[in-house]
Amino acid sequence: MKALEGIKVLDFTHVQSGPTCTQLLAWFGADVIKVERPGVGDATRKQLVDVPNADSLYFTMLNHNKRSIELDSKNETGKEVLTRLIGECDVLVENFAPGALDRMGFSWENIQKINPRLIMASIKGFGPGKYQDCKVYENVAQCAGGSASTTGFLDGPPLVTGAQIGDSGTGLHLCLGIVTALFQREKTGRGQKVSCAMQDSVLNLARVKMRDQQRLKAGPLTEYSQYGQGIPFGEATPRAGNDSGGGQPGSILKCKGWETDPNAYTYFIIQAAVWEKVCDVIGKPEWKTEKGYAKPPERLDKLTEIFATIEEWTKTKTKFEVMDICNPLDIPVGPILSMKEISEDEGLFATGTMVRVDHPERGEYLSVGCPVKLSDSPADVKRSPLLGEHTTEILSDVLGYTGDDLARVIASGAVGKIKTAPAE
Ligand code: CAO
Repeated sequence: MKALEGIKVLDFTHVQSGPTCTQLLAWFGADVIKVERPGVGDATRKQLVDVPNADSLYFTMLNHNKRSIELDSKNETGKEVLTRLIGECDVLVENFAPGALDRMGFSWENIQKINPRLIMASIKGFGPGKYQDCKVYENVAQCAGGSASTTGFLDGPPLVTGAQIGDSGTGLHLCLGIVTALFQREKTGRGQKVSCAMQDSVLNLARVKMRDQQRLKAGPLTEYSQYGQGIPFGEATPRAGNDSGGGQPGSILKCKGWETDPNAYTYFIIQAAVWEKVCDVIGKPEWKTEKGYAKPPERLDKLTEIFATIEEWTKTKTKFEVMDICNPLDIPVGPILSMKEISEDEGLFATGTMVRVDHPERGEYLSVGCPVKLSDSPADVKRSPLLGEHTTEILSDVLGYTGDDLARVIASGAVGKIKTAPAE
């Protein structure tokens, strides 16, 4: 038995943010029914295509364990089917542009009338206010949520980050909202609306930078390396390069091979509790007692010099040797791993964090599995559905359409061309 077994999710999501959320629900055991426009489907099916005539990795890696039904929600019969799906499902998840669901005739008020137990979960770029009608993609959210202004080097432009904190980050937040609403429904019997704005989710993830914004009133941020470099602070939280965001100073340092390998680097944290061990490892035992180095506050204006000295040592070791030497001493370090190295890490495949999936159109591909491990509800990753692969079974098994009624729906054109399941 899976944790969310018996929960039906009407998945009206597309691109990345919404599908991230519904994929998690599917991995937790929900029956996720992805509604897609006939003949077109989720736009990502045909974005960044690497294998001609096959669903893209963009799509397959975000839509595991789901079923797909083609349905034109603007067609009258399509609306009838959608209404029945809303009646049958426990959760509806959508991330259309603002107002799109209302224009289809499925406002929250109407949905509540159809199924008062339904939890309707929505992702929009912005919450209520002056930008509420904007269409938003990942990097817009990273910029509006305060991540870009605080990422990058002090003397460079704002930077977006490769981690999709706007899309996947918001999907994670929404998923938490949905399971919380399901939990509350156990007591109240009522559904509710769950809303997540991408700007809000990014801001939540950039919380420590809002902490620093307020600390600026009390003086310079002494753990930022610009403090030691004598560069004055402005009015807003600055970009901090690779400085640590917490109370333990850290930085990215070159390792052996850095001249040719773009990822021969390590993150190195000079945690106060292990300062003496750091001094011994890098061959600076005198710093253990020397005034100006012995105590954490004394070191803050010398972080650039201290990290440059540590780097002279890390440059003589590979990033993995640094890890092997520092880990037993509790010195926190992290090798900068490339996606290639991660994709070849059998340890991650053993835990299910990385998976190999077979697909009828594209053969075997790699994917990231479920990052949340439930001991009583393991996630088995199954391939993403082909467009409309489950249309007939959803119409008949979930909604009870049979015989002439089923034929009528199919003939209406609302559910696309009926397909036979591919040979696996
Ligand atoms: N049948 C019929 N029509 C359908 C349909 C279906 N099954 N599924 C979608 N449509 C229609 C919608 O109703 C909408 O029509 P109207 O404009 O007439 O109302 C139309 O398709 C386009 O939907 P959209 O505006 O959501 O899609 P888009 O490609 O223009 O915009 C996006 C994409 C992501 C910018 C927008 O959906 C959005 O801002 N979503 C909220 C924020 C979000 O999730 N962004 C992250 C995306 S991941 O990077």
